[in-house]
Amino acid sequence: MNLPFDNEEYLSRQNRLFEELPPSTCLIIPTNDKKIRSNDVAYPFRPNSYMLYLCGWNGDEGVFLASNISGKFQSTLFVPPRDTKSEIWEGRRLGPEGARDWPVDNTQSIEDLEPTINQILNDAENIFHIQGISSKLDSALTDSREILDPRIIIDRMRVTKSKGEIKHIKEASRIGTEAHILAMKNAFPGIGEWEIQSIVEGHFMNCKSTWSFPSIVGGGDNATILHYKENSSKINNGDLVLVDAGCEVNGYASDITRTWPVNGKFTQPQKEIYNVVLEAETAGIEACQAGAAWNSFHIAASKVLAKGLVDLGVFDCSPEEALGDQLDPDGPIRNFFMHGTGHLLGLDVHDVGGGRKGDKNPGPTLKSGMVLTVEPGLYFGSWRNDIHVPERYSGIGIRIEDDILITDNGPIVLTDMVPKTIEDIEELVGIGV
Ligand SMILES: [Mn+2]
Repeated sequence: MNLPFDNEEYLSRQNRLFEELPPSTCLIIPTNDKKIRSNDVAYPFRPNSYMLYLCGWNGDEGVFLASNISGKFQSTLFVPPRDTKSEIWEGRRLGPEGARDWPVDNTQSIEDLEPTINQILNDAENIFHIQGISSKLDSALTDSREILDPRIIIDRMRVTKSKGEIKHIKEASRIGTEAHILAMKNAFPGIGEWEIQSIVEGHFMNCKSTWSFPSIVGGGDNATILHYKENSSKINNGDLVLVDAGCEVNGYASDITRTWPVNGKFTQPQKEIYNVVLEAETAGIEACQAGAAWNSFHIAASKVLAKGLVDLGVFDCSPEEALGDQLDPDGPIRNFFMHGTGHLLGLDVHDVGGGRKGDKNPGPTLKSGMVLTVEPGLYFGSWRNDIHVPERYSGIGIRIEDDILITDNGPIVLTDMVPKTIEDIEELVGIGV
């Protein structure tokens, strides 16, 4: 088993975390629970991102435990023990002996976990544990002390990516790029959303990868549903399709969106909205400069969208009025652009580290080594009865999304090989049919 990083990288991540934890601490990081899909059939397992980050354990059971009650931090990885009967059905296990190469001080059977934790908790003053990942562990930790959350520290560490992490994200971007190009090439009027999904995800699988989130393939009005998931309609001649799909390499995600006409030719109204979104995306990417405030790319993109819609006559007001709050756009523009302009990207497709609505942490100042998405969109759902949708653009939903690496020399677009100008798209769509 080859881990995606050498042991030094894992150990340096652990040490950075340990340095910020107080004396007399017990730190517990579980991996995700297996989830039942049907009777005794489980959903495909995805290891927990914190586990992957700290020690790379990708088995479907495992707990990383570290404690400094003796002064220096000692780490132990608890894994399922060898068991021929289980292995015959579920696959071979490393067991604690086979897991010794992992970047930890000790390995032990997961059957020893509870007594070990109870013993350490007798001596340790502080418990750091991520709750909500493993319900089994949550209910086993019945200690009356307050359980502290190590994510405050780890999330901050995960915001900027190492060279090795960037390599994996680049590989995910490369595979994602190929998948989107394949879909464009092989589309035709009347194609099913699911057929495009199968082209995209088939390529992921072909590259020994998997989706990083369920693929969104929305034709026509379906493109105006931000997290559309049915992928079950045929896409009519003359309609656009929005494909928002990305894959995972060693746990690291890509996340790409393109919107294009299934017949290879944009209509005039589609072109008008498309070019506004493209211009907004370009402005958003340009704003991804090291040292800039987190919301600067959102503001840059929103400004272009507001001005574009005023110019097209969608709003009968000034661009400033369409935008509303200049720092947190809340004007009428939000009728047609309801989401943020992007998010951090990493082990989680919507990566930790702040910046999303509802996050405890504000978005971080942009810094070299961060990877984020820029993805403005405009959505004119013909089904909307809460707002006036201009007839000319009714049924159009467009989003364009790229993955951006911030460097001290400006933004690098990791997914810029996926065509996005009208000219390039029209040249490519349907070419393979
Ligand atoms: Mn995204």
